[in-house]
Amino acid sequence: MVKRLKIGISCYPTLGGSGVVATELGKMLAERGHEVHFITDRMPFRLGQFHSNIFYHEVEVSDYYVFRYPPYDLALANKLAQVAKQEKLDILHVHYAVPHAICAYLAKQMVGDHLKVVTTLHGTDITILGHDPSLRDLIRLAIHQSDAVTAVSQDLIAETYEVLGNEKPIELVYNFVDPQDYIAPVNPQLRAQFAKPNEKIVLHMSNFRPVKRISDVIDIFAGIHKEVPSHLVFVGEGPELAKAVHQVKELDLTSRVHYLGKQNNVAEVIGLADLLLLPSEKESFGLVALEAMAGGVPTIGSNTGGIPEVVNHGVNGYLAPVGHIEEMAAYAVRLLSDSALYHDFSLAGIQRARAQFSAAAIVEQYERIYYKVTEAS
Ligand code: GMT
Repeated sequence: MVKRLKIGISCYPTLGGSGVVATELGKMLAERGHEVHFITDRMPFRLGQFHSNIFYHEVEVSDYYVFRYPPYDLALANKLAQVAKQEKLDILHVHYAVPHAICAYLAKQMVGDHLKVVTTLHGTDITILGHDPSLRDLIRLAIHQSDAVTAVSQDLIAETYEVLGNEKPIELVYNFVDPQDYIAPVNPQLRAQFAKPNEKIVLHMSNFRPVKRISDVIDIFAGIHKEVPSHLVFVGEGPELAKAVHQVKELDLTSRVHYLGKQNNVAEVIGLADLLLLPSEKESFGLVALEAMAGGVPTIGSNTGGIPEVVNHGVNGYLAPVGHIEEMAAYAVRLLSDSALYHDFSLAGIQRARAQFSAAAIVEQYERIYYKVTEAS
């Protein structure tokens, strides 16, 4: 029987992988008997139905007339402290250094040293914000003052040391998937809505930020479609979407590209696809590649950041340097044209997702960190 902990979780509730990881982790911890309190500005989008061990506390920001900007960070710090005191939390597990780890540090000052702070770094908090002189020292402080710090890839750990010169030990805890979510058979009717039986479906799923190189996704798809009749399914929304629609029109591919917007059931969408394209400029982990792998869908992507720690080149996907569109398209064509090779890659991905990134094992890793920091007091 594990010792039941009271854990507060703060994250970006709607923004991509870090919110997904934080929410799924909270749900798993609650299933394991811990009491979990989400403290965010909106209900995390994957939180789903009622669970007796999960509580949600909304951060409300004052819009007092002298404030030029609503002070979200201060309101969050205060709410973290309030909930920690009221619910007698053992731990605050915060995802992203900015502002969550900084706010947790402030909350700890208000509550006392018995409240332990675990910070998980997800990527852009270091790879972009860590370079920003207006934030760097604050991020360094937040990391240094955390009782434990984790990062989602070896690559991100190395970059954090390089950018911040931190001496704080950072533990590697990979992102995870629950293999159970991916065992449902592919829905043939759904697939038929997008492609004929002899056509392939290529998927890109992201928040359409410039770092995702959406223009490369379209060019790679154009290269694939020249050789193998295919459709491109886009899932998600973001700043680059309007440009993408324009580029698709210019290339006369409109009838071949489908925009599904934001989707909750990621496993079902992945079930539609034959390949995932992830040609990002940078990616600390690439959760979507892991989700695709779990669903037996190989990734064609860039060999940058933490992606090679998830996708094994030539085993369960193919990786090429950032911007090498033709090489990526050629890899995709190779896989889509050779059903035996495709089958091997698909199976290797499913096996790797289960063996290396299964939710149960990763949640235990976080639990061990929680016990270590609480017992250290
Ligand atoms: O990729 C994004 O733009 C979203 C971002 C986020 O904050 O959720 O993703 C980051 O965290 C994910 C979960 O750990 C990682 O899988 C993504 O690779 C990482 N994104 C970047 O490093 C650009």
